[in-house]
Amino acid sequence: MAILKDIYQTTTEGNHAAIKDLVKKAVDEGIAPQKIITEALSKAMVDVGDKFGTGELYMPDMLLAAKTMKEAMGILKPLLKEEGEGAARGVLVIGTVKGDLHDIGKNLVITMAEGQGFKVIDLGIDVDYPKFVEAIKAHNPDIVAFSGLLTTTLANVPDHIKVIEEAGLRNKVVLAVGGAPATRDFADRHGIEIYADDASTAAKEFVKVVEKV
Ligand code: B1M
Repeated sequence: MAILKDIYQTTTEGNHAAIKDLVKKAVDEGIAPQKIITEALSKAMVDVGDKFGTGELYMPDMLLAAKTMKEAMGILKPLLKEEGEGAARGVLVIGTVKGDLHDIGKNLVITMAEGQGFKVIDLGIDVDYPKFVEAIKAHNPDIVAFSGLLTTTLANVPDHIKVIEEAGLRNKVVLAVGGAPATRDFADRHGIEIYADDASTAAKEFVKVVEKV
């Protein structure tokens, strides 16, 4: 479909000023919001993420693409809500760890996860320990993700996990971690199932959890 191709192209180019009209046009043509997300927007974000990984694109390109996708999601999100919560592919709780105020990377992960059809509960920045427990109880997520940008505060992740364990909720969720100082080794040492070093990889890993592949 030509319009989906245009949306894909516009998103990879990060042309956030043009995206709303295209998405509205696609909706008017009767294309399902989920189809617009999976076949145009997230495909574009995954490709932009991959090109960022190979050095063909840079961080500003990724941020512009994310901004473009966010604009598009502003139109599509209310329509997805009309389809009901059952339309969600899975539920993700995410927050920046206690003591850490960085949120740009976390927000990119959210955009990518939403692009893959996840309902996302964003706990924000500097998330205090009990907040994750409260969110697990309230939203019954498939995945709980920690974003950490500072070496010092990434060290709070084990305490976040301890509090989740003490509440008897550890076995109910798959844990994920990411952010500049996080590594696969860090995740392994703390029994965290998913480690992702970028937003598109994170979203791909989240999909694997709910599709059980
Ligand atoms: Co800060 N900061 N900062 N900072 N800051 C860093 C992280 C730093 C590396 C800069 C440096 O010194 N070279 C350094 C940390 C050093 C360290 O600990 N190793 C640092 C420092 C020291 C600080 C302060 C302590 C500075 C000070 O006050 N003296 C202070 C700390 C405040 C606090 O948090 N308590 C501070 C403050 C700030 C600002 C508020 C000014 C601002 C944040 C604004 C905001 O987020 N709203 C800021 C910024 C912008 C940065 C840098 C320059 C850029 C971070 C960023 O947004 N990158 C950063 C330098 C750097 O990272 N090289 C730096 C773009 C973003 C898209 O990438 O966040 O890495 P990133 O996210 C990626 C992946 O990491 C991954 O996917 C994302 C997209 O691909 N990912 C996940 C992230 N979360 C994930 C979760 C997942 C999976 C993947 O879950 C599964």
